[in-house]
Amino acid sequence: MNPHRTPTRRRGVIAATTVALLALAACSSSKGSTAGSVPETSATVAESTTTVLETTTTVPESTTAPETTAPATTAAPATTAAPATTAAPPPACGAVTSPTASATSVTTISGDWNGDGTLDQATSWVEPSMDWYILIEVTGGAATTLAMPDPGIGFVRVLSRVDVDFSLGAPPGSNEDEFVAIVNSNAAGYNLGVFGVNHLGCGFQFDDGHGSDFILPIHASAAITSGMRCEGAAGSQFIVRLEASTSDGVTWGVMDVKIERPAEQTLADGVAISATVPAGSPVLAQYADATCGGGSILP
Ligand SMILES: [Ca+2]
Ligand SMILES: [Ca+2]
Repeated sequence: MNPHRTPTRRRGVIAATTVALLALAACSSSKGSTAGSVPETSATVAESTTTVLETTTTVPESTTAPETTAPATTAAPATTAAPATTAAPPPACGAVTSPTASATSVTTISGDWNGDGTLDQATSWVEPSMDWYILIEVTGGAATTLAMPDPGIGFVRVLSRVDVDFSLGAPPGSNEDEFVAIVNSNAAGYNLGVFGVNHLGCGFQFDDGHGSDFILPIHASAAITSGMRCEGAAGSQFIVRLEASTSDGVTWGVMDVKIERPAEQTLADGVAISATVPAGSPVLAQYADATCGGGSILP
């Protein structure tokens, strides 16, 4: 036997173990996010799929009642049951609730959350109980309701589609829209969360990779402001976090931070570019605003 093979195999085992650990790490980190329960629900998907098939079988029988025995034979839809399986995948993304008749502050935006070329929707609202929700719906797919934490002195409101990682060269169907929403507010201004739909088809709110939600503050005080803007260049689209501050009221230091997507449900600060701007410059306005498509997306 070649003595050199053993270490090679060990390396293979170690690599496999590392992959497994990374997969575990990815799972545990996603559990820290709002939509952390998503992966667990995938098991339910398979079960519900089976149920769907059984139910489908039952339908033809009741149709048989009208003596229309002929169609019953045509009811061989056992073959049609195949497409049914294809349609079944709308995975269970947790309990789905829609706005009740008593809901208020109902706001809906659209975007292509799963990148299939058909517009989807996201809706935010509050119930009389003062519980806030965001419903993420994929047309022809699954719906996900996220119960939002107390928004503080403000409110929860979906704002606009964005794209945190659009790439012109990406395979067809892989460019999915994301969206931003006001998730809470304080005396300094709004805090925006970023949302998307994962590979299972379930909606989620991006985390920061450290167990907290990824937040874009849109704040303004006398000497410090923060904002965000959508940016697109050379076949790519992403979002930029903005900061500005001054110590003398004459010159402002500004910083543009490109937001990266290091994992499916994680956003993080990337490359930062700093500059100085004189007080009174019109450029400073965007450092206290959220702008996409050239205009503010704030209410
Ligand atoms: Ca779509
Ligand atoms: Ca995207």
